[in-house]
Amino acid sequence: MGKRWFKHGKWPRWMVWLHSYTIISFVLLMLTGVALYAPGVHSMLIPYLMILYYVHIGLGIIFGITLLVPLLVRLPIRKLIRRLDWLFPLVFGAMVVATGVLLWLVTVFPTTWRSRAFTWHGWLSYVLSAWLIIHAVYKAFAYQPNKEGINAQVDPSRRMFLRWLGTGIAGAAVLTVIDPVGTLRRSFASLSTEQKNDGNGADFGAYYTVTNGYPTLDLARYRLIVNGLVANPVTLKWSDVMNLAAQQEKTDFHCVTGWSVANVRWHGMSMQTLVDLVKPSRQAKYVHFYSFDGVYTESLSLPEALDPTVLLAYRLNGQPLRQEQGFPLRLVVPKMYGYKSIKWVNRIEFADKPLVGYWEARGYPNEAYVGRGI
Ligand SMILES: Nc1nc2c(c(=O)[nH]1)N[C@H]1C(S)=C(S)[C@@H](COP(=O)(O)O)O[C@H]1N2
Ligand SMILES: [Mo]
Repeated sequence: MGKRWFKHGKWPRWMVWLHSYTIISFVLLMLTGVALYAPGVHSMLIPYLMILYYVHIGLGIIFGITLLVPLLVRLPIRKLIRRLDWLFPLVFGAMVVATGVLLWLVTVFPTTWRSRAFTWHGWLSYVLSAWLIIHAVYKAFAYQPNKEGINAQVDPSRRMFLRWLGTGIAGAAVLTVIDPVGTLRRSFASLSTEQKNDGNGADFGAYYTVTNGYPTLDLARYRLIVNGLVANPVTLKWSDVMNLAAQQEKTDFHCVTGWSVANVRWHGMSMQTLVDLVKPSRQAKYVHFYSFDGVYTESLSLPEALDPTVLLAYRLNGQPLRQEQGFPLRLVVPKMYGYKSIKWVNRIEFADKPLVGYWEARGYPNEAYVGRGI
């Protein structure tokens, strides 16, 4: 095929439009991306998060398709372009899209890859936006770079595009699967003595709170109230909680905003233990959970709550929960997104109707199984 695949002549008008479209969509991707994960912006945009999430994914898919355009259409030959002007967006664009796909398809890839993809997706996007700004500036000033090496002017060729796209995808795979940068960082950290892990081990993406700060509570004053449609309502002191049968659960943790943590070891009591204690009546179909932050609530159907992986946890990776992690007691629903895992739990109520939880009232679905989309 070779060169015959390309046409002689001018850039077609639609290529110019595509260029403008790509710039606008990239800016929108950056804005929605920052809104989705940056906690400050995130919390201001709560009612729109779902829309932003879908807009971001939709624009990202289209952005990925536009990267393939040079492979799929006839580009004009003798219309020389600077090599860097194609190489940079194609290689970095492919890396951003590839890491984005890892984040989008929550259940398809291992969580360790996904948590690295989360970091790289951000950093690579910053690099690409920095380049776009530089690119725009030198275009605006018609700056002519020297025409050698990476700055050389080239005729578009399909094989060249393929190589650059492949480089980007391979680069993303190396960063997320082999993790050379993380390995390097860890080996440096183990060299310096100050860099001590705080013992908890789980590198969570963020510690969320919807109130101003993390609520504190003295264990001596802690009470867990379990009531509602039950034969035997109880108020448990902390020592009572500790005396109930406990179990371990090792699971991956996924937040809908994209970050994940692999292999978190939770320790606590199952809901079955609590059910045996309070004996819900026949009318009880739902379990409501309340946080002593005074704002956050959650609700599960009774069968969901009785899934053996659901825990009321008080230890994480062998350590007591830290204050920000929900000390002293939090719910863990491994099969569902993180927002179901309410922290600082101090009241559990059995009821005949569901309760619209904190995030559900703001648009998140009540049933939040990981991988079924939000
Ligand atoms: N009380 C309370 N529980 C909460 C939240 C919160 O803001 N307040 N955030 C939820 C969300 S969205 C997630 S992803 C997880 C995060 O757990 P972490 O803060 O321990 O990382 O906690 C969940 N439980
Ligand atoms: Mo979350």
